[in-house]
Amino acid sequence: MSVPIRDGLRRLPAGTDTPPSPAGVPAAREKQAHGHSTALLLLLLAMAFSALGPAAAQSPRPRVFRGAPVRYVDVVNTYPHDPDAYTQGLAVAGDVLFESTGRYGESGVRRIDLHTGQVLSSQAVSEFYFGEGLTLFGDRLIQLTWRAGAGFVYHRDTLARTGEFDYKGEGWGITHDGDRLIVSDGTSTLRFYDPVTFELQDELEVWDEVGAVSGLNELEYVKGELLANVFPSELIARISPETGEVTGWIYLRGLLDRSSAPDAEMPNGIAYDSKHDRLYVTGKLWPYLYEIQIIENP
Ligand SMILES: [Ca+2]
Repeated sequence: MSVPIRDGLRRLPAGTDTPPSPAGVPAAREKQAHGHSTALLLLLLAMAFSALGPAAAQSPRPRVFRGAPVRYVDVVNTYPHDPDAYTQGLAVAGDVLFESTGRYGESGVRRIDLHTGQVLSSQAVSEFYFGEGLTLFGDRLIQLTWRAGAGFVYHRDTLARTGEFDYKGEGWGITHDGDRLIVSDGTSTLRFYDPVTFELQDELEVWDEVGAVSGLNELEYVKGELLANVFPSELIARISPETGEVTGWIYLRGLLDRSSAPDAEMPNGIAYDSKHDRLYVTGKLWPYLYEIQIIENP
């Protein structure tokens, strides 16, 4: 079930009356886990709150992980990241990062030296668009915009814009599995598109043992599974692209020392270097980008 709202294009899952926003303005009411709460869940909820600091204390509760196994991260390397970059999309090829930034008037796409964080080149997006997800497909960078239903294509080396396409609804995160583009819109639904024609091919509901898992944001396809930042939280969902099941959670709590970065917002940016098997994460207005390793215990 879904209900139409304002523009008639965006549709929300039943049970939410306000759309979650990637702009740092969370939904007024976050769907809460129901059924029997465990002590572990409450403890983790408290931990998630404590990690957010005073700026986020007025926000609704972050989504907590439920039944699936929880994993943590170790930092392998720390690199500088532009603390003014409102990260909405992240991809990598070797030593070059590709980043999409959001906010009206500040949106764009940029190539970045992984090691120094220096912006090698950039391309602004018109002030009418709020930049969102970004993926590298062959020589093409494919960027979504939030509510405009417009996607942009750039050459990966020159950032020259080589194409545009339309899609229905909001755009949040985008990645690909080698054959299809995979797109999130902040709900629990992922959509699969043809990477050349941008025609919608399939939809997938993301769920766990409690129900739909919404707030799916920045995406990365990693060794057969989909990783998704879940907004608003410090969690990454591990999703089966075949069934939509959340098979586990990666908890990023404590990754960024927020006392040194008071303006930093949610983690939102996952990039995987398949050639070297390196996984990177950063966040909106984060001063650092981290190469991480997933570990079993904190
Ligand atoms: Ca990504």
